[in-house]
Amino acid sequence: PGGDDGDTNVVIETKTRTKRPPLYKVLLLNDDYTPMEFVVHVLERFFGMNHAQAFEIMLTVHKKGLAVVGVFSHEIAETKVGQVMDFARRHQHPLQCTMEKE
Ligand code: NFA
Repeated sequence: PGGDDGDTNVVIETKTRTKRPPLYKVLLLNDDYTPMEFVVHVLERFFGMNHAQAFEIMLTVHKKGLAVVGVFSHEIAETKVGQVMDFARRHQHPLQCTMEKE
């Protein structure tokens, strides 16, 4: 009487691993021709820096060859790089801006 009805209750739990999206460093590279004031303007305009911060980062790029000017999601980093490259090209300056995974 009342034998096994074959109904076995099994709960399978799967762990939810929430992964943060990767971040990308946006780098500005030194060159011999782009005017310092132009670089300062780029940093103010596209990276929201005040004049003193922008001047300081520009000097770091000038002296060290490159500097990280911001860390963003892939989409925002791509947009920034595009904006800087486009702005530099339109002003006929060889300024280079790239991104790399953090
Ligand atoms: N090296 C450039 C010059 O002496 C200035 C510069 C700074 C260019 C940072 C690019 C990036 N005019």
